[in-house]
Amino acid sequence: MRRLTLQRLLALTAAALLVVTPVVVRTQADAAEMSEGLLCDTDPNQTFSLTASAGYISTPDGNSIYMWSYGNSKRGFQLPGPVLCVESGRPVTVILHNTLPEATSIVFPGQVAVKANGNPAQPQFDSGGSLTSLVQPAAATDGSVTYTFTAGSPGSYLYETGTDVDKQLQMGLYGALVVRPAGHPNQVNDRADSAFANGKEYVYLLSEVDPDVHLAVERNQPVDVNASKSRYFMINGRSMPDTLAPNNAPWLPGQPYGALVHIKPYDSATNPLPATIRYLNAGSVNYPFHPHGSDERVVNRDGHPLQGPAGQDLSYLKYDLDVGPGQSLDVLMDWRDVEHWNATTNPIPTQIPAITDQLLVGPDTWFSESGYLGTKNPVPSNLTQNNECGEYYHIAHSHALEQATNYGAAFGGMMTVFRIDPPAGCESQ
Ligand SMILES: [Cu+2]
Repeated sequence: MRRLTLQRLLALTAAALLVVTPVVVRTQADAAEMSEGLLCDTDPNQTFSLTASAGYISTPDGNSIYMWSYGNSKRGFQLPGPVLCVESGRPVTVILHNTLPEATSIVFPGQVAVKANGNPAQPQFDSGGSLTSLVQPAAATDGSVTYTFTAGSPGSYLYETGTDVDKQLQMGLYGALVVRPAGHPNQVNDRADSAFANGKEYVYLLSEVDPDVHLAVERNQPVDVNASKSRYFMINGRSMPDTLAPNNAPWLPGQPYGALVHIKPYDSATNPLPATIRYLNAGSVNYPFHPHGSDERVVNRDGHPLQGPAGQDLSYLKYDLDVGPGQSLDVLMDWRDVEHWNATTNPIPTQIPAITDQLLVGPDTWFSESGYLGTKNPVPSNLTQNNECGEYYHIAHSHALEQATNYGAAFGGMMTVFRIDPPAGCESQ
């Protein structure tokens, strides 16, 4: 068993249960329509049916990659698996159907007393005593298994394969589980100071792909995961610039989740609450995620609030968020107009950068040609300006720069932008 698998086994067994009381279920009737932010799969009985199946994803450089993934049984293949949103302290049921050519399973790291078909979930061994799965699997081709547990401490968790983990994780068998505090769906955890703005909630499920492994599996050839070298790095199953496309973009049918953060500046009267971003690492290496322009406040780690024994606030501001394999970090972030630059009352005492410094690809720019939030100036006629109303864009990306590429081509990969609109918003929004 490789280190990765051991690490995940430890994460699975070391989790602790928090005592919680059931209250109400958050309704998210509009979720399916949202083009930005977190799309939850919810159910009044917290019962979900997932099907492990094969499909294809596309990458920004035109590649098409064979993947395995969990999909909602009614909707079919998607990468990553559906974001399952549940309430802390209430029972959860996940029925796994398997259409893959080999056995697979789901482990729920951080949840305790998980049962598989009514029996305690536990590692499986072959007759020779070798580990075959971290939990009871669904048999190849048409097997199924039902997992049940009580949703634990509020926060973000992975759910992922517990069978042939090195290969099946690489193939895409992972998703996010969001456990909400009972009665407080707009808080990260049970603390009032973890509240976030309604609708300003984002999941960043980080992962990596070695296309050679996927080609070998597609061709039914042997796989050497020890020789694996990842070439694509993803947020929610997409690489930059696809990360900026809306949720359910029709040209990315198997990759429904976008990763654009879209907020307005902090204002104590009109916009007092931060956004939340839930970082999860389904890969095998650290992803040092690094948003430009603003620190983020880490309030939860691995589904537990950062607080002392007497409830002291131990959250902290961080610029670079190191998310280790199997880990999760829940952060709060806002954007503050600290300098209050204004063309009339508080002009910027520096030069606006040349527009060529602000080009992303070819003749396109998002730069407003102004340093003032909410001001948009003309650009040279040979350029297409995508800025709508003088909004700002901050790049956010993995600072392991190899992970900010698409098969070595910079920039791309594990990268997105945070968009900050002026306080009054944009007319088109
Ligand atoms: Cu950077």
